[in-house]
Amino acid sequence: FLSNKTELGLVAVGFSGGQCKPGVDAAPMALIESGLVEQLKDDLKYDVHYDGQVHAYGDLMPKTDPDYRGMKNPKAVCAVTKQLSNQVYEHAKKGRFVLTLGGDHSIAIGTISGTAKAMHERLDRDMAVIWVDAHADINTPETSDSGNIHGMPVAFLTGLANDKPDAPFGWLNDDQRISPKKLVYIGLRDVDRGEKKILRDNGIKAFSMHDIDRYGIGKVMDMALGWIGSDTPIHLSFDIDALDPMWAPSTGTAVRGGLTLREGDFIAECVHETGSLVALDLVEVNPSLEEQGAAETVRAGVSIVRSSLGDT
Ligand code: 6HN
Ligand code: MN
Ligand code: MN
Ligand code: MN
Repeated sequence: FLSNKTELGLVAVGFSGGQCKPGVDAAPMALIESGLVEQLKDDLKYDVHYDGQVHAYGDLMPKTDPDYRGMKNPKAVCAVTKQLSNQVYEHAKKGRFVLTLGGDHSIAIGTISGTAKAMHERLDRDMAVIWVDAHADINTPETSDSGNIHGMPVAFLTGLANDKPDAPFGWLNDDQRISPKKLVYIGLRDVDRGEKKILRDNGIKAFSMHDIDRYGIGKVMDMALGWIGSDTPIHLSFDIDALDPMWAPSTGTAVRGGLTLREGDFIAECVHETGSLVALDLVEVNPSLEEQGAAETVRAGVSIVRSSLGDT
């Protein structure tokens, strides 16, 4: 009921301005070169709509981009996510599943706002988001220690970091936002003090690695999907650093004690099985870090995408 299951829009985003380490912009090409598009077409039988480009948004880059409220590269991230939001929206409003290959996690401001708007229009429903990550990415500019916007996208998407209309991300409208009640985290293990307070104060559902150890991934997925409920479109935003560095070493903010690749794939399979998955982001693969592990990390990323799209 949510999307025409064989139609897929692919957006490749070579953007790294939400954090400070170069190389994460090379991930879409690495994933595509490993054969991902052919696999989607030939093995999984998707009709792939792809413009053949890795978007770097060079024409949108400002000449100067001073810090604003402590945020680094605010104008660049703002301009890129606004443009990306429209790209994703255009696919989603046609009923296509939208697969976005990042890029750092700041791009989720664009992807989720795009699908949220399309779901509001097409179904008159609030969309749910499952955020699989070692981190909560819900800092406000004021709680962030790093100033890196990839640690803030959820705060902007939920409206918890309210912004003035003329400020970065002032372009986000209500129909492009998500409710903190429809947000579920899985895999958390490195959450900042200010973020913990935000999660608590807003009653946000979160399954940490501790919960996964205690209940097992099967029970955690039952609880996560139960919280969202049926008949709700779901956007899955998958940060590769949710996986343990053993499986995905090439990423900018690796944290030990993470998910096995099998647990990551299981999460993706369970979300696929709901029939409600409308979009997937795969972000934070950085092939230039831990170069011996780059191929392994790309393979893990491909596996997560395939599992989300019905491969078993
Ligand atoms: N990511 N909480 C840290 C920060 O800088 O705000 C880390 C954020 C990591 C973001 O992995 O997408
Ligand atoms: Mn088609
Ligand atoms: Mn992360
Ligand atoms: Mn993240």
